[in-house]
Amino acid sequence: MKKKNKVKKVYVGLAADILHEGHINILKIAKSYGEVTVGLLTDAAISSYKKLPHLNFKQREIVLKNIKYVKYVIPQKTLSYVDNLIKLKPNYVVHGDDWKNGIQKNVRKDVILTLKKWSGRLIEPKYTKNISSTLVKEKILKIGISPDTRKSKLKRLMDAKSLVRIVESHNALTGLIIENTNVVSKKNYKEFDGMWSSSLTDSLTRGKPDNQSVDYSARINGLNEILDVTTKPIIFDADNGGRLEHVSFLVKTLERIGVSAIVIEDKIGLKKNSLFDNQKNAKQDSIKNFCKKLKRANESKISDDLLIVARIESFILGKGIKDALKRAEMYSKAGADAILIHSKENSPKEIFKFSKQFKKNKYSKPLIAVPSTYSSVKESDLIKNGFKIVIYANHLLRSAYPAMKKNAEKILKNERTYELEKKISSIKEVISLIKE
Ligand code: SPV
Ligand code: MG
Repeated sequence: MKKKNKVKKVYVGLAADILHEGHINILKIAKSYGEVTVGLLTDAAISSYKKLPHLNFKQREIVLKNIKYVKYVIPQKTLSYVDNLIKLKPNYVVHGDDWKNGIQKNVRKDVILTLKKWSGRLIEPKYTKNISSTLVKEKILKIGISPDTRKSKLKRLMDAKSLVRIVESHNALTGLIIENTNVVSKKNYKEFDGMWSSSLTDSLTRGKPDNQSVDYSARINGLNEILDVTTKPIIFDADNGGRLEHVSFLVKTLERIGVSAIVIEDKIGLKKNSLFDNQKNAKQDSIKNFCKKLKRANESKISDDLLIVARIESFILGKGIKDALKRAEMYSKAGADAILIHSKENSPKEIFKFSKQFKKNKYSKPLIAVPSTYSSVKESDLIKNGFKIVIYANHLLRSAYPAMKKNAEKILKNERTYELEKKISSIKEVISLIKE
């Protein structure tokens, strides 16, 4: 009896965020070789080498499952194909020939080596010209983002990444820097995941102290200008949230404009920046009162995508770890979605001690670190010690200020600007910085 030809297995790895004719072309070719399994890259796998996709895994899976060339969809949890290939042992892998260079070069090499083990083959159709998800995404970026989509991004990033990297933005220009800056190496891709709307830098840019002299309305006006030109999520520094009776309106306003997290600190009285050495007149709220505030904030939000973050100031006020841990548990019970444990020590020792203990608590929540004074801490150490978000809280402002001051002095000294010209942005650069 003639042996029946076994259907060949074909594997296609895809991010499939924004589908275009290039993807369909690949899938059609793949189908011509046999039964197609798509290894759909998870959010975590995608964010290891490029921006988080617009659509989440479930949404992308539904689309792919309904494409006629696709038989199965399975998750591909890493940028590397190796694990899925070993499980599936496909006869073919199909991928556009655009991955021979760049960050996916080594991924391709591993695919070829792995397929060799069972004489599988890599098929590389010619890359479809003039279309790519990145191009489509650039166009979408120009249109902007809805507040709800922006708001939901922080939670998705927290699920997808081992550490979410946030940096302070105090105006639209810094927002654009954060939106567009990335560093690509052979091994990985890095960018900022979102923005910190800081009470300190919002105050300083307005020439006022960080003591709530700049009210929420002024800060939200400024924030709106950032929102106009960016798509990344915002964590808003709400100081102590104001009076209990007003918390609800603040939460509603911030949620409406698409803020992803509101950080409320447990201090009362005239606000003083936590990094001042002298905290003599600074007072911490009672656990009972602060829990009421957290509850009120939580009841005021519409969506679970908005996180209410409790910021604990025990270490700032010299109260010690016992107080910090007790507060963390109570705040968590009262509905805090995450805990920011602040410190002004020059080492992360106390916050690491805190995280080690709090991790064991059944009310444990994701932790946020603000390494302003213990700036030598590495992101990898924060991850190891159980932190989920890092906030670089004031560094763009602190970069701009000395540069501006030094050059202002230079103009006075030289009675002209010639000495500066080579060291500052050229006129050409600044006038073309923002496209019309
Ligand atoms: C801010 O950036 O305004 C903060 C962080 O609240 S800190 O300055 O450390 O208090
Ligand atoms: Mg602040």
